[in-house]
Order: sequence, then C-alpha cells, then structure tokens
Amino acid sequence: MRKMKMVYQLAISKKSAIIQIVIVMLVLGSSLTTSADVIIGSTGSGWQSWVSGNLDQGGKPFWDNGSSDGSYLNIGYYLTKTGAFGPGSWGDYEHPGAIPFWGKAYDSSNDTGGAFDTSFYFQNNSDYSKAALRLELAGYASGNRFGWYEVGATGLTLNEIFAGSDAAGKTVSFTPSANYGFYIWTQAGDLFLTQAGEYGTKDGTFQHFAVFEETPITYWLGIEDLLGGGDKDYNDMVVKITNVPRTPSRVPEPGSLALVVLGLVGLAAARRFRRKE
Ligand SMILES: [Ca+2]
Ligand SMILES: [Ca+2]
Ligand SMILES: [Ca+2]
Repeated sequence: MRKMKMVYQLAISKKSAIIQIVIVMLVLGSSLTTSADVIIGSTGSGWQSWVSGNLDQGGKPFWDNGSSDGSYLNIGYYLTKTGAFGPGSWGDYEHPGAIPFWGKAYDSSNDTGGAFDTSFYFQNNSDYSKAALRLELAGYASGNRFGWYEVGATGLTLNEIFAGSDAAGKTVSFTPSANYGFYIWTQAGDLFLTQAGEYGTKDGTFQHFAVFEETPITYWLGIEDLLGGGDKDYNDMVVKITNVPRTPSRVPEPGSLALVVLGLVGLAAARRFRRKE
C-alpha cells in the first residue's frame, strides 16, 4: 500500500514537471517576438539613473551644462519641467521626468561620472516608428535637419525625418533599416552621427546626441548642434521617438514558431502520459 502511494506520487510529480515545461515553452514562444528597438553602444555604457536634484549645470552627467540660451535651460531641466522650464514658464507640455540616460556609469548620490558614449545605434525590432519634434532652442532652428541612416551601409545615405523648416509640434512616421543611427545636419553645414565620426563626419570624439528612455518603446533625444559641442546643453533639438510594435500574430518568427511546436509536442506527451495512468 505504501509502495503504491509512493509510485502514485512519483507519477504526479512527473506529470506536473512535464506540464511546467510545456507552460515555459509556450510562454517563451510568445515572448520571443520582441517589439522594441534596442540601443547598441560601447562597452561600459548603459542606462543610468538620475534625479532632478542632480541638475546643477556642473557638467555631470555630460548633458548637465549651463546653456547659452539662459540659466537652467539644458535638456535635464526640460525633461523634468524644472529650472527655467518650470511651471508657468513654458506652458503645459509633456515632460517625462528624470528618465534614465544612455552613457557611462553615473553616481547619482555624488553627481559624478556620467560621460557620454561616443558611438551607439539602434537595432530595429518594430513595425515603424514615430518621431515628434518637441523643441528647438537654437539659432539654427530654421536650418537644422534631422533623420536616420543605415548602420554599416557601403555609403552614407541621409533619410530625412525633419526638414529645417519643420518646427515643434510636427510628427513624422519613419521605417528605418535593421540597424540605424540618427544624424543632425546643421544649418552651419556640419553633419553629426550617433556613431560619432563614422563616414568621415565631424566631431569624432564628441557625442551630439543624449538619449533618454521613458519606456522600452519610447525614447527622447536631446541634440547639440554646434561644432565641438558648443554649450553642451543638448536642447537645440528635442525629439520624442515611439516604436510601433509589429503585429505578432501574422508571421511568427522561425525561432518562436519552433518553440510553440515543441510546446505542443510536450502537451501531446503529457496527454499520453495521463491516458496511461
Ligand atoms: Ca549635475
Ligand atoms: Ca526647424
Ligand atoms: Ca546647444
């Protein structure tokens, strides 16, 4: 009697193990269809946390500098709606807050580190993306052009998203290549890429783009338009990028399809196991 009970318990645990494997496979199969674009940068870079209390125009993080447009006007004040962007100054605009920036290690409690990553780009996993022009605080505002380029292409092709004449409030949809970076082609005729210096562009040791992550599918870009970095306030152009996820049900990826098939095979095995009981 005791032996039979033990055998029965063993059968139960075997069955539950198989069912657990099946569930894991099915979950994996559905979640592997990623839909957010992924930033790819240099070793030692990552998303860095900060708080509005870190804003002091002291150069750390790399975008927290005094602006030649006036005091307390860098991209950090814009995102947090503080300083000269504070309530009553710029009306009611969308401000995501102190969202993580892309760069080298930053110690928020001591306001140290937070250097820029000289070279980064994005891997496209979405159907298409939307770019919303939110702010242009620059003497070159009417001439600065913004867009994307294909990473690793034989020649550099500029795919324009915003023309110089475009102003804050404009939204444009764009469908980039599998790997893409952003560029700004300034009114002064200087071309800067998120992969600084690639294709013989200027300022190969300076990053003109500050990237902030609101959600896995929503980024904010703060752009510096002056050769050499100028005042490094990264408010010369502010763009919000939103990835639009692919429709997952239409054509499953081969990898996730295989996992779903494996899951179904496991399910059939579990059923047969139960029948034997
Ligand atoms: Ca600071
Ligand atoms: Ca413009
Ligand atoms: Ca500037």
